[in-house]
Amino acid sequence: MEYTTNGLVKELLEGNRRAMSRLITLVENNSPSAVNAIQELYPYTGNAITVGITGPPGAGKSTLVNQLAKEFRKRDKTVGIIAVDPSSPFTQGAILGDRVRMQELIGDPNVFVRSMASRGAMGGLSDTTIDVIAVLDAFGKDIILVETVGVGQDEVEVMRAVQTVIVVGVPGTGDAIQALKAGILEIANIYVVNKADREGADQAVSYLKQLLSLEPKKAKSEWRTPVLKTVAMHGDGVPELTKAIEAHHTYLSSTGKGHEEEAARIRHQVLTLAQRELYSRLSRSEKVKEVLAEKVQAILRREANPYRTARELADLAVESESPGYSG
Ligand SMILES: Nc1nc2c(ncn2[C@@H]2O[C@H](COP(=O)(O)OP(=O)(O)O)[C@@H](O)[C@H]2O)c(=O)[nH]1
Ligand SMILES: [Mg+2]
Repeated sequence: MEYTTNGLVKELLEGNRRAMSRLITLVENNSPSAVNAIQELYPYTGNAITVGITGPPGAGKSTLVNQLAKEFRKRDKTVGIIAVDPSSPFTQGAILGDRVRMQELIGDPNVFVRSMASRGAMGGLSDTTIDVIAVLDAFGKDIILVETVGVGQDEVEVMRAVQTVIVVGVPGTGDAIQALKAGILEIANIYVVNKADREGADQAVSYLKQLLSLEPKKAKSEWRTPVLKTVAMHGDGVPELTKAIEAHHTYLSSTGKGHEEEAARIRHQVLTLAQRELYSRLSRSEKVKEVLAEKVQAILRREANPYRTARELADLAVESESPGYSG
């Protein structure tokens, strides 16, 4: 079947915001036409600077995103904001609150804000995020800010889709330890202690610096995660944070590290898509249905096992040599 996007991609490339918005909705709904659209606009992607902001609820991420957007607008950059909520629908309220706070920026046609909740759809949230980033990127957004609500595994996955990861914590709540445990500290390119108007901000900063210095020794040329203080509410420290984002971008492009990391992201994306494609082909194949019907009975009788059977099915799909397989 052919799925057409009725010229949406063309309109988007001409700068039509409504077309962009509708394309994002198609992506969110896992519409088959979205896949076509992404392929059509893919040649126009790869220009945006993508920044992720993660950290516990209430740390001030949305406030910070809002301020960052303003700061980038001062520099004449256009901005796209994606607020990702993996734990929805329980936190719909939080997203609504964000929307109200970000409303301030919505009057500016060069800032586009979109909240995105998980729908338990096949692709998963990080895949949807990748596609929404592609849409904003092709539209021509200079900076794309991706905010997640929490610090779980889903958030870490979403953060893998961006170039620069900012982890936000607040003084005196053990955020740093939580981030360390969740494996999120190691993906931070910039760490922010927000609510620096509160007591204990300096201690939090030096504690974090200590934690970060425990990382394996880095070569001089490698990026060292800076720890910055902000009062997002008042915009304090936001110009410095913006500079740190720009410095990380410069580091990525001047060292070739950016290309290397993008290649790794693409590799992972292609393998994920291929895995899904294989699953879909296998489950549709008449031959597989036949073989599987018999095999399942054999497995029930414990005359076969799921592992060996899965490998045999994979061989049916891919008739190439399987190096490293011992049989
Ligand atoms: N005292 C203080 N409060 C802040 C600061 N930044 C944000 N807040 C407040 O913290 C609350 C949570 O902020 P929000 O941006 O929604 O946090 P998020 O859940 O991480 O997105 C809001 O009431 C903000 O006004 C700050 O620097 N200092
Ligand atoms: Mg928020």
